[in-house]
Amino acid sequence: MSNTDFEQRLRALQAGHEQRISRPNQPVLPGNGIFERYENPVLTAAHTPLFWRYDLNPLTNPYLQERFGINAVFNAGAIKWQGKYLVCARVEGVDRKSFFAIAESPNGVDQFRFWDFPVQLPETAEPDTNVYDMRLVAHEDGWIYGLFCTERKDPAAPTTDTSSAVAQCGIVRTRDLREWERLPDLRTPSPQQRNVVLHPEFVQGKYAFYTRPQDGFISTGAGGGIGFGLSDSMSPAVIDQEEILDEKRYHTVYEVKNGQGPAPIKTAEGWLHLAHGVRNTAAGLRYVLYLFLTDLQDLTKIIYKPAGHFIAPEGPERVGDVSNVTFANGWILDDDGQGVLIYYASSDTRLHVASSTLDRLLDYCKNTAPDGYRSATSVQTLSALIQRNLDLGTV
Ligand code: M1P
Repeated sequence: MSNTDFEQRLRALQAGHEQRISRPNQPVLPGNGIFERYENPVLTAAHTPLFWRYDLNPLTNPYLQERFGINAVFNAGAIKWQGKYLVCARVEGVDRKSFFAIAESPNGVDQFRFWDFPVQLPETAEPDTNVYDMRLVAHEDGWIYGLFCTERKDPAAPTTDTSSAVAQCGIVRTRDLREWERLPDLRTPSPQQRNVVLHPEFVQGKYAFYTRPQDGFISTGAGGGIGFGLSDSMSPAVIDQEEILDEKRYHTVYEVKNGQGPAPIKTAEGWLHLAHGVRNTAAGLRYVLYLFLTDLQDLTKIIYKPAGHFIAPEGPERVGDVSNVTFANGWILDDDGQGVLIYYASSDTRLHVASSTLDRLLDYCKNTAPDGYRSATSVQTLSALIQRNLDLGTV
């Protein structure tokens, strides 16, 4: 390729990238009254900087080939930091390895730009094979913690089994989101852990965690449900007892497994939780998001839990590397104490935003009927709504 071809191709790539990153994002109206989706994903593999993917030197890369392929950008922790909306995304290379990278936006819905370097995540004495799904939590102790899944090959697996893995909760902390200190992995009574989240406040003077005990890497087995446990310290963080606060249950959207999303948001009426639920179908697992509210005093007591999903994969969101998945590990309550931006990923491929307000989410939690667990109870709920509307005389 001549120097002119190289330059022309580079300019075309740069123009396409800039156009993608600066594209305004509009809410899709009228929505369902609970939240608004947005027209475009906020981050995809194509949003990653060109200087991550290409060697830009014509002498060492005369064909201007991609030298480091990015496969997907999805499940992101989120935080408002120094006036900017930051997400800590799971970036997955074509080599299947995930890592974390921070992207910032002036408004939380578009113009997300990655910082120059991915997160330089320190390792423990037992190196991580793969890391993903960081939950960022500004804790009242003054640190920002990042809790994530660290995956390593199962040392007990027979040599013929090259897939079995062990998932545990890795922990880092930072003051500026640039320098990270690695702490020992969380220890719990469960053989594996994923979707562990730190509660932002001390509880009985201790650090409080939402956990997801599981027997296997994919299957939760006898474990499962969203657990809750306390630790005296973060270094090391050790939970001796896990109490299940939100169980998996037959014929619900969280029948097979579930997991806490980001850290809950404190409201006057309770702690607002976003979680994912998984059920099986003939086409494989289906991941949807749901909301619930826990008591301000008793954090293990659910006081409101609408039936079914809050967000489920829709349209193009349904297809990707792992199809039929919505997953969220980040949301931001804005400085006005009302606006809520929910960062959800679709099908392990891309990251989206949905917007709502605290008032609307609380209204949804309090006024949507809980699951009655039978078709007949759903018909009762629907019939009562129909009757109330007919009685209005305006239908
Ligand atoms: O592939 C869907 C999701 O699967 C896992 O979630 P869970 O532990 O609940 O099954 C995670 O690996 C998550 O990253 C992924 O999006």
